[in-house]
Amino acid sequence: MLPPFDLTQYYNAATGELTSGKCVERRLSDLKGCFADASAFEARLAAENPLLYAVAAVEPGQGEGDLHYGIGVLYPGKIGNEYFMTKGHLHAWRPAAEVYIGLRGQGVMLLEDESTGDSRMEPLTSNSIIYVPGHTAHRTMNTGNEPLVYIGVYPAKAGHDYQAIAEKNFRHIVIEKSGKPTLLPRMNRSESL
Ligand code: PAN
Ligand code: ZN
Repeated sequence: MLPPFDLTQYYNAATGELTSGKCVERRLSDLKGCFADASAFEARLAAENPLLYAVAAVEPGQGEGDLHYGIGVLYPGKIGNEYFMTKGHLHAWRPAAEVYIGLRGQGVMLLEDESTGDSRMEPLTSNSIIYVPGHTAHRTMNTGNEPLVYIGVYPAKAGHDYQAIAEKNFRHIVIEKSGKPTLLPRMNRSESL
């Protein structure tokens, strides 16, 4: 059987919705500790627990040469001045790189080299392509007003390591400043509040 590379099985391009029942859904409560403005996080969570994103993972095979990919839909919104974001992770198999392809919406990716701590912010929009090298923590943010839809393609054996991010978070934050996504060291986060 051919692997399921027919995107329409998973993604409705007309609505931007994932059609698969096999989605992982992350709500605000799942991102405790990710946002810099803890009081804005708690206030929002006391009022509601919105869906931040959903990912359908497509895993055609587990062989050494196989690729997996995830189709992500990240919804628009902010906590304080910080955009709705994914949890972010390193790959469990650290050398695993990943290619992100933007399908729809406006966003950015935050990339952080695990050993040097060097960080950069890359735009993720429809038709943009971002290469995430191995050993690089990555997190996606929706900086627009509509769902951000993208595909990430990675080696089948990459795996996801969320622990390092849960313990230390990223060294930088991305906030809206003068209407634009702005990368700041986390220490300077008072500017964002
Ligand atoms: C993506 C991510 C997806 C959700 O498919 O898994 O954007 O982000 P988190 O996994 O950080 O919650 C990917 O990078 N896979 O490797
Ligand atoms: Zn990844």
